[in-house]
Amino acid sequence: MGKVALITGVTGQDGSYLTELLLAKGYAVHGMMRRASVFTTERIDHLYQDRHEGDVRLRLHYGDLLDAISVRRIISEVKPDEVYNLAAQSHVRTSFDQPVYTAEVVSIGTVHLLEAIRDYRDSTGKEVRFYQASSSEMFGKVRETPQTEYTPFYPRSPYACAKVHAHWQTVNYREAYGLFACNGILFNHESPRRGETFVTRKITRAAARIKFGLQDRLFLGNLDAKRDWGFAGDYVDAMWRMLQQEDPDDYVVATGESCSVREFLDEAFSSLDLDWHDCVEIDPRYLRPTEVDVLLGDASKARDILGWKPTLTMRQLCRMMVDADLQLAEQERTLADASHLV
Ligand code: NAP
Ligand code: F7E
Repeated sequence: MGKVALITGVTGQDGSYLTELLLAKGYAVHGMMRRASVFTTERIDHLYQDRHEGDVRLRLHYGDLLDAISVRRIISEVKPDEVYNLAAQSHVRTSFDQPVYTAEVVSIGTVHLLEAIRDYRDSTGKEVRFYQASSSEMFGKVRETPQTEYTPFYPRSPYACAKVHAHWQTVNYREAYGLFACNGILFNHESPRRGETFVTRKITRAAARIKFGLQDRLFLGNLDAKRDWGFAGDYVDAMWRMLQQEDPDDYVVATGESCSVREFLDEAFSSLDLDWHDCVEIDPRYLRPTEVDVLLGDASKARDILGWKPTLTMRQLCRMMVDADLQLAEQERTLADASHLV
């Protein structure tokens, strides 16, 4: 029988790629999702559509990391071999507006899950492997470059502070209770499924819509920040590899190349023969009280032990996102034109 995985944050960018990967590997996949007043399964709907009759290997469960009882219930119903904790209030700028909520979901929510797994393991004797979505944001005001698993953390946002707490809780459950628990310290990873308020997607979507005459302005914040941007599809593979090792450990996952927001803008707009200087305006609302200026990861450990490496450069990733957003903008244009005809 194939393995059983539980993914929190299944409706998010990474949740959708990880679900695809695990289904392709023969897993039964269970996802925890929040109830909302609108559909939130857009990123995983195609995985339902692909299923065959009698072969339902993706199931969704209503729950919330803030609701410890729902978390426990899902763990005992699903009986997972592996749990991937991807759920989070993951937007750094928003975490300054909602610091308490962010801390509750990201740090306390992770402890709810770790406790549920520990109790389940202790009462059934079944080993459950745990993946925690740690973040390069924990390096913040960086103490050294490039950043490795040994670089000290210096978080610069409520989000990053909460991730540091969840990170050390994960280490502590490993050391105190012998849980098979790993932290993936993932640098920024993007895709056509990236949320539209993160800077890369905001740029590729705007460039495509400007090309089709659907908007004429793009409001951004700090263009000088530099990030190590990779492809989300590659990064979920690293998550899975961590849980297949003999021993649990923590790994940096990154491309080893860093580019500024300005360089990403150049790439996206020039690929459509547009000049971003004609459309971009700086809006102070998008600046952060404390910024992370430059991130650059060294993923040697993941390469050597997990056999992992990235497949796309920032430029290839940017083109992939622009192409996908062009298709969406074209559909939007067609709909707008059709509505003028009626
Ligand atoms: P994302 O697209 O924002 O997805 C976050 C997911 O968490 C969504 O499914 C969201 O559900 C769910 N969620 C939020 N609050 C929840 C709660 N209280 N209970 C249950 N589910 C909740 O994020 P992502 O980019 O896929 O990132 C996945 C994880 O990796 C996150 O933990 C993020 O912090 C971390 N991370 C991301 C990156 C990156 O560059 N992408 C890098 C390092 C670490 P809704 O659909 O209902 O909102
Ligand atoms: O910002 C600058 C902004 O919001 C990147 C999350 O997935 O990765 C992500 O966090 C940079 C920052 O990502 C705008 O100031 C300029 O310097 O796309 P972002 P992030 O903050 O790096 C890490 C690894 C995570 O763990 C997080 O969950 O771009 N920037 N202008 C802007 N950023 C946004 N969002 N919007 C702008 O208009």
